Amino acid sequence: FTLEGDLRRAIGDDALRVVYQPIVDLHRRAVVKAEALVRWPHLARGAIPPPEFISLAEETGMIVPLSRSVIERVCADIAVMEPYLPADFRFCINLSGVNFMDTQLIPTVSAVLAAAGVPPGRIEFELTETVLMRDLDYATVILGQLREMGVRVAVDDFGTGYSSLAYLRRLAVDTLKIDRSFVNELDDGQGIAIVEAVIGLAHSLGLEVVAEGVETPSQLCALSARGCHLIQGYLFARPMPAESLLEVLGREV
Ligand code: G
Ligand code: G
Ligand code: MN
Ligand code: NA
Repeated sequence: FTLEGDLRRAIGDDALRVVYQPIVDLHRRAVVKAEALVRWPHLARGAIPPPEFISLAEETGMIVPLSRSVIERVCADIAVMEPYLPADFRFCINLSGVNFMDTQLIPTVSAVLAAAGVPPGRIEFELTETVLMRDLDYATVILGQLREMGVRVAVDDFGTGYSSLAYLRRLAVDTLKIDRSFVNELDDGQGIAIVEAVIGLAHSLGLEVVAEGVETPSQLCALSARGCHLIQGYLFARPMPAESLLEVLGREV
């Protein structure tokens, strides 16, 4: 048995799981979004780290059915949670560069959402800065089509690539996610300049800004003092199953 074969079967058997990490709005003192993160409980090897099987899936092309399966799972979970969701609550789903280049991405997303009866406004796709900046003309077209459908787009791992203000302005994105490496460096003062720059950029373009990987109260204070009030990280919550997400939704944070 190869890992590749096992993954192919896991996708086919719908054996991948999705957990959700809450994103908290400090102003509203509530969970306002959740990031969907795929998990693979492997029978013989235990849990395989996502970066490991995601890279394998990207190299083999299996990322296309894998992402479809994740989107379907998230849509099924949303359909169950819908009666309890605040009107503007969103689910964030990671997409790879391979997904972004897939000519079937738009029709697939459209069909999966429609089949599950999920309003496109519930979904925000996360694409890394590097993937979006690789071919600006192409990105402009695809982001336009996603926006037309009504789904949102976040730039993941922001700050690790080389976007300029001019590039970002051309792209129809809604959210910047500050990479957790910069949040990590806030404690020793190193990350401050970059974090301030990203927050300033987001505000000047009218975009939401989310800080990832927030683990300590001092990181939280540094972010909130600089105008970043959307927080994701172990300080508030780890990724959790859908049933647990439902429990934290109504809770004040
Ligand atoms: O918690 P975490 O270990 O889940 O995630 C590790 C990496 O795997 C992150 O870079 C994350 O973006 C990526 N990842 C998690 N879930 C998915 C998914 O459904 N699709 C893709 N393409 N990447 C994912
Ligand atoms: O690349 P992406 O931003 O999608 O990755 C999200 C990853 O970050 C997931 O692996 C998730 O489990 C992880 N993560 C979320 N919050 C924290 C945190 O507070 N600390 C650390 N170390 N990782 C986190
Ligand atoms: Mn992400
Ligand atoms: Na990230």
